[in-house]
This record gives sequence, structure tokens and C-alpha cells, in this order.
Amino acid sequence: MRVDIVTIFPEFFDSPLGCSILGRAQQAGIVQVEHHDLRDYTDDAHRTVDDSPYGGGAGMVMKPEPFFRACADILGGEEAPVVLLTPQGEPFSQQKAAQLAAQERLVLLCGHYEGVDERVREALVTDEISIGDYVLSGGELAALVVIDAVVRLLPGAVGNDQSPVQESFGDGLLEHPHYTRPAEFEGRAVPGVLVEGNHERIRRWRRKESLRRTLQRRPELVGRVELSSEDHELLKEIWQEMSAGM
Ligand code: 9D3
Repeated sequence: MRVDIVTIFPEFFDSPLGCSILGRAQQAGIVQVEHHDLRDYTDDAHRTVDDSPYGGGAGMVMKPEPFFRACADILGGEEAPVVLLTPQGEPFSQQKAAQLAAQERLVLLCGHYEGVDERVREALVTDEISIGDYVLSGGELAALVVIDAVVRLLPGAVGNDQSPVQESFGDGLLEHPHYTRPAEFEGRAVPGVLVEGNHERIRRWRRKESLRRTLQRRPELVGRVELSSEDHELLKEIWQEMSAGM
């Protein structure tokens, strides 16, 4: 996969893209990430990327021409999703990450100031993504979040024995608690079932704690998952334990 990022802060990307899974995936040739300085696509001496809004008001709007020139240069007639990172975008999700991971190329446009001229969205942008309901200073961190979530889905990117789809959100529930040695730490013991070695009991315990945690923290997720008859049994046990104050 090839990912092109258009930004007014190209330096922002150097360190995060060189580290961890993203760094290794690039070294292994699984993904190639390039960043482009939006100011290189301006045509005035001041390298102007923003201007005041038509209709008046505070703040600045990003001009359309540099984005159009950047995309023409990057894509050179090729087709690829052009993703604008914006607070007004569709909330990012594991499902969206999987959809983007199926593409051969991606172009990510990082917004700044009050926003981007509407003609960029109309004529250039195919997808608009927000990473959550909080205010960032620009689209750069959001672009990194999207790239991280997408790249780890590419075959060979995660050196782990487990496939990434097995993890949280892959199956729609939060993960069960994890423990490692020592068996007792500052008076807190690891649950007995995990040290006894009965794999069927361990599997059932993990599923139950996964359901319990999801019910407590993200109840809306439980309704979106396909529940087996065992899940219903486990939920009933959890419910009984909760009403008994356990
Ligand atoms: C004053 C109105 N603000 C909209 C909520 C203006 C505004 C704030 C922050 C415009 C742009 C930004 C910069 N943020 C992003 O570009 C951004 C973002 C975010 O702030 N939150 C979550 N996801 C994203 S993706 C891009």
C-alpha cells in the first residue's frame, strides 16, 4: 500500500512513522508512506495556504488551489480514496480501517484553521473522517491514528501470532482482564481458574469477563454482537451476580 499525506507540518510525521509497527512495515515494504508540504503547491512568494472566509467572520479557511495541485501531482491521473481529516467527518471505526486497508493507495488531507474550502470536499475528497468528539489543533494526529489502524491490518504488518481481527473490536467485545507472574502481588492473587490449567474453564471465564467488561463500560457494543447461547448463559450469570452485589 502507498499512503500520501498532505500537510502544512510535514515534520510532524517523521518520528511516529519511523517507530514500532509503522516503521517495521515500511522497512519490510508492506507500506510506503510519503508526506507532502502543502506550501510546495502554492504559487505566491509567501506560500499562502489560507485566506479569510467569504461572508466574513473570525478565523481562516484553507484555500482550494494548493490541495488541487497536490492531489493532481500525487495521483497523476490514478484513482484512489482521498480522505479529509475533519471534525465533521464520519466517526472512525475498525470497520472503516478495514475498508481503507483494502485499497492500494490512500491520500490523506490534513485540515487546519476553521476548515477547508468546500470545493475541496466537493471535487477532491471521497471520505471525511473524524477520530472522535474532541477538539484537536489539526488533522495531523488524526491522520496518524488512521494510518496506524490501517497499516496493522495489512498482511505481515503485525509480527504477532494472533491475527489483528482477533483483538478488541475485531469480535466486537472488549477484552477480558490479563495477568502474568507473580501469582500474588501486594496481596492481590491471580484468579484461580487461570492458574489451574483447565482450558475449557479458562475459555469460558475469559468470555464471561469480556462480556462483563463490555456490559459495564460499553453497553452499546453488546447489542451489536452476535451472542451465542453460551453468551446468554454467561450474561444471565453476570446479571445474577450483579443483583446479588457480588
Ligand atoms: C470552532 C469550530 N471548530 C470545529 C469543532 C473548528 C475546528 C476545530 C479544530 C476546526 C478544525 C479543528 C482541527 N481538527 C481537525 O482538523 C480534526 C479533528 C478533531 O479536531 N477532532 C477529531 N477528529 C479530527 S480529524 C481532524
